[in-house]
Amino acid sequence: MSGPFGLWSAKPCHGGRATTRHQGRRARPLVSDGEIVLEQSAGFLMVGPMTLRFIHSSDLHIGRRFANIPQPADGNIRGRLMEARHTVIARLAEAARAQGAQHVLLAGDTFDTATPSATLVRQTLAAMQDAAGITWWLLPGNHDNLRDAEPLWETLSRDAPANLRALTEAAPVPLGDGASLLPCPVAYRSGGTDPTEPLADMPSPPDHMRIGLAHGGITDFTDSGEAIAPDRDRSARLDYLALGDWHGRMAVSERVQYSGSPEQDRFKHGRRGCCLGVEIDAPGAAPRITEIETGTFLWQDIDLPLHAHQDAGAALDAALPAEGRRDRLVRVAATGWISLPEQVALTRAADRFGPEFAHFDLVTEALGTQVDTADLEQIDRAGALRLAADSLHAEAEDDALPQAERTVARDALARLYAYVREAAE
Ligand SMILES: [Mn+2]
Repeated sequence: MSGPFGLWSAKPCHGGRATTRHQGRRARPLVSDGEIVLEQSAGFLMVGPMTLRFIHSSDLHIGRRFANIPQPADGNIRGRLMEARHTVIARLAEAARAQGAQHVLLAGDTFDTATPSATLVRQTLAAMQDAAGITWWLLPGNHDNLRDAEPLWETLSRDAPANLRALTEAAPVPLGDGASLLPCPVAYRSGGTDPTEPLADMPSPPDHMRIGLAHGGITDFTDSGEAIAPDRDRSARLDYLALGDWHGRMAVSERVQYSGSPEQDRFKHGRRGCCLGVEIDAPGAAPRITEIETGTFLWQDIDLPLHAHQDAGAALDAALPAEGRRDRLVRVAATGWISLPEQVALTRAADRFGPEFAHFDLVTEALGTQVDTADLEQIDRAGALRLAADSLHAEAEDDALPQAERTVARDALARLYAYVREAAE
């Protein structure tokens, strides 16, 4: 058999299993799982002729507006975050080409709302149409479920380009020659039921690989309402279950996987979004999964533990990533205790470095201020300012006051100190 990478043969070995060997070129074994021997040569991954390859992604949330991210008057961070959700379509197509995959499976929440604007839908379809040679399989998820987003799915069924398939029915469809795609569209927004239940009885030809596609949470045995049975791959004889809903990357088991969102949208998961390149050699064979980074933005939580007698500005600088700041959203949580002068230094460092980031938030709720008399002397030795400073200091230290009031007093004292120091400089 002749393939794009050379000459191939596939013959049954003693156990009746297929062994695929590359002939005629020096090659080294890459993976041997007892069933299929793969070899690598000249940088190409050699796989058998039956191998199914696809990209698994979910939760693109195209159209998300990010109203919770403050936008400076001279900035455009919300627009950039929105745009990145569109850009990821081309990244997924790129990943598919790199993997030699013809299919991109999207496991729900492609759109952020049930009623995306006509422009948004047209531009999404056009971008998917641009990906020549790739078929997009779209599953209704939670945000774009069949009931709430009925007009959207009608539009997709009617106007979609030839390389896009809207999976609006829980019925098997052929995925290439040797596999069946078994979709579980979300009918309406609800919790408590397992959307993958129909998979157990969904038929497929006996020699086909069975690929499930669903959207929802895996049962965690609490009353969270998450309901997908974690062993659904076994009860429904699946070769792979491609899941959406969870926005971080998570492997539930060898065959049950969340790809996570290809472009992250919150501080939670601590890494850039990725998609999964999935290869399965034959029915029953273990899937080989490659994580392919697709995200532009990194949402990053950073801890900044501080102590007195420390250069707080330098500590902040050292805690921040040195490179790629424009594509990072960072939330710095300062903890510990620092003096009034260091509080000023910290604020100044934040003002200096913050604008270099896509978004910058310095959280000081858990940071205490150590006030000593010498600092208060610098505000004023006597008079109105000193009286104000003493009274703020007393409030900040007063155990009888609610914490919120003490924090306000502490911040006001730090600000008063900063104003006075600035005026003196
Ligand atoms: Mn989602």
